[in-house]
Formats: sequence, C-alpha cells, structure tokens
Amino acid sequence: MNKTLRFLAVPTLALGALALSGSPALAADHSYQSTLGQINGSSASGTVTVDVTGNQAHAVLKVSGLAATFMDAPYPHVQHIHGGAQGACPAPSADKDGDGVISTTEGAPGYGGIVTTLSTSGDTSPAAGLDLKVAGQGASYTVDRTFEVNAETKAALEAGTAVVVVHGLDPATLSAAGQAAKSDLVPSLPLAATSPALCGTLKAGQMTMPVGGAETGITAGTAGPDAGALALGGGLVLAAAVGGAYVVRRRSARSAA
Ligand SMILES: [Cu+2]
Repeated sequence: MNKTLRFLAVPTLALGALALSGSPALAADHSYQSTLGQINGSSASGTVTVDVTGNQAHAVLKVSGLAATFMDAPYPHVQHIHGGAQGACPAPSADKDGDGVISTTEGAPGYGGIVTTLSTSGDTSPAAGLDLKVAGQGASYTVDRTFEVNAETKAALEAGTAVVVVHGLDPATLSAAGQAAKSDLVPSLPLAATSPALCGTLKAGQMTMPVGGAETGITAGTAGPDAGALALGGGLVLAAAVGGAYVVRRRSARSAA
C-alpha cells in the first residue's frame, strides 16, 4: 500500500463503522447550501439548503425582500435549480442587449437550464418551471419540499454546477427600456416578471463526508461520492447504479496501483 492509499483507508474504515453503528436518524448522503445574492438591483435576500439521501432531495428555500405584489395580487416568483453550465451567477456584463436587465436567457451561459422547479406543491420537474400557480408568493416565504431528485439535478449538484435562481423583479426598479420589454420566456409577461432577482451556487456543505483533499490530488468532487458509497455499502443498501459503478471503478484503480 502506498502512502496515498493509506491516507484514504483510514477515513473509509471510520466512515464504515459510523454507518454500521446504525444511527436511527439517517443523515443525508450529501448536503448543499447557498446564500443567495442579489441580481438586477433586487434588494432581496435568501438562503437555500438541499439535502440528498438516495434519490430523495429535501430542499428548504427561505427568501425575503422580494417584489411583493403584481397586478394587486401576491407577486409570483418562479424559482428553480438550474444546472449543466458553469455553476455561476451572471455578472452585470451578461446583459447583452443593454436594457439594464439580465434576462433569464442572458444569465443561462452561467447557470444553465432548469433542472428542478422549486415549486410550492406538485410537480418539481422543469415542466413546472413557468407555472405561476406553484411559484413562490409575495415578498417573503419559505418553500420546504421533499421530492425525487432527477439525474440532471443530481449530476449538477455533484459537479458543483447547480445554481438556485429566484425570478421576478419589481418593475419600478428597472430602467425605462427594461420596464417596456417583454419576458424572454413568456412573451405575454413583462421582462421583470421572469428575470432573476436572487441567485446562488449550491456548494457541498458540512454534511458531505470529507476524504482525501489537496494532499492526495483527489478533488472533493470525486472523493465525496466515493466515501458515501463505501460507507453505506457496509450495512445500508445504496441501490443507485451510479454509486455501485463508482466503487467498482475505484477498486479497479486500486488493484492497478
Ligand atoms: Cu430559474
């Protein structure tokens, strides 16, 4: 066993013992979190956590200070996990058409397309992405959902490219050109209705089991799933094909070393 493998073996065994000790409160395999940043002159704030256990995700999104009303009703804020791009929130330079508003489309090179809709009820797939009936309502609210996480979202979380975007601006805060423009997503709506107000990249949090690190030359992104699969393999069933394949790959890498 070379030095690198010894380093890896210790935490792996320790994690296996933890898994076998049978804590009744099953901890999430992976936990992600973000403090949301303001976009497009919004004065809102927010936090989001996403805990993934097997194929289940538990997302808690808390926001405040968003646009409160739209046509005398609570303002509907569509909100999503985006993914598959750079995992980045857009800089002001993303406003390519110069209307003073970074539209959802203009921000997409940074955060990608919708992979999960953080709806208030029902469908959490991208198909529900523009359904105002299940959008967040008003200036401040909490959305607490548990749902089956799809492959695109899981991949984005693990790759660090998952970005939470809360849409919907107060038109009064926009430039004249921005106020007059139509939404790039739903042309019957004003641009303000669908443009990003809050944005944050989901980062692996404290719940993620740390193995390796800079010293071993193994990045956190690849070490995390491996550790989880190995720990759970001791007693709990991790049915995910992804986890299984990962362990097999890692073992063949070891036997080759
Ligand atoms: Cu979105």
